Amino acid sequence: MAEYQNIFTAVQAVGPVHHGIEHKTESTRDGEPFLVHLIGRFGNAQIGPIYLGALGVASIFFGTLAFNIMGFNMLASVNWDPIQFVRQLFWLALEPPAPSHGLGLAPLNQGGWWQIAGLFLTVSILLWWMRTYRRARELGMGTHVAWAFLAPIWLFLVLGLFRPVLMGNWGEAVPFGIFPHLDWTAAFSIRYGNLFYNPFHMLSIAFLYGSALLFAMHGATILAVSRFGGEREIEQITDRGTASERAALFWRWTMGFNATMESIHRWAWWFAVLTPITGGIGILLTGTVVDNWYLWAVKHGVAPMYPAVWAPVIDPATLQGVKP
Ligand code: 07D
Repeated sequence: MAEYQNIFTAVQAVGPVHHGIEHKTESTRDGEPFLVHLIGRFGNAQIGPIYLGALGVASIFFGTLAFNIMGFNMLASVNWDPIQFVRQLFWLALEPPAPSHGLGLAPLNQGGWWQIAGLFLTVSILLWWMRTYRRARELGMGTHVAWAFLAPIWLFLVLGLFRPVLMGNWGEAVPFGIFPHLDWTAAFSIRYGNLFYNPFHMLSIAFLYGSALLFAMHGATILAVSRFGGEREIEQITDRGTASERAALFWRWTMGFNATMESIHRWAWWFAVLTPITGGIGILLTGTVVDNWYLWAVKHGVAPMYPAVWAPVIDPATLQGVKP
């Protein structure tokens, strides 16, 4: 007989579909719920109902506008040729205005569309944030998700708003586009002397990898004790002799310390949140306070100065043509 393997075998809860509990003050959920077996292999088999509400509709409206402005500008950049649009999609971009436009409004085809798309995308994201806050409150939940979501929004605003404003021009911001935004990160890193030497980039990576580690440890632990009902972790927090206690014992025996069923979620929340928070601090300091992270690292004893036999490192800011 095949052994029960819960990595591959998902439990399908099939029963009468339900609308969920009533909202505290309003209930405008849309759609008749239905079951999809395949979806049930990845998550809950029931689809819907969904709550849209005014904030949701407004957020999707502005998000769609931003998305279409980006798309049509890219289409225009290949002469409205749909074949080339698909073929070159990953390379196409909607670029921010040139630095010469400063912080003013640029003509539409010289970065103006980027400014409008950026504004609409920001409005859309902030409305979605309000929605996560309001829905949680309506369900009588804590607002942990909303505050966690604010962390990546902080990094998003640093990259596209706060730092460009501090630097004095929109040209500092990130372009919209798949490969163009990747090229931007590489150019940004090199321009400021290799981002690996930025201690906040280091911290952000540590929290990113730490988040992955914690998520893996937690997911694996719960699966490993699901034969004892481990997925009912919250009910088991305080009880003795539960799946939860066995899971905790595993870690205490293997590494001498264990998180609790409650504290592991706090660890995970903080690591995830600190990834973009420290990242945003690192980007905000780049070009505003520190102009070359490698030279900064040498000065503070983080990195060694390379021997003079190789070409000396020249701070790009000191080169001809760069404003002092
Ligand atoms: C990006 C912000 C949230 C975004 C939001 C927007 C929608 C809607 C669509 C409608 C994720 C959501 C919007 C859903 C969209 C439409 C159209 C959060 C974001 C709210 N790095 N690096 C980081 C590593 C290098 C560089 C962080 C690793 C090179 C720059 C992270 C490596 C260079 C920046 C990280 C590596 C370089 C970063 C991001 C290895 C050149 C940043 C954390 C192993 C390639 C960012 C301080 C995050 C940052 C950042 C990891 C290498 C450049 C930890 C593992 C040396 C310029 N890098 N990096 O949560 O914070 O992002 O830096 O090589 O700005 Mg890096």
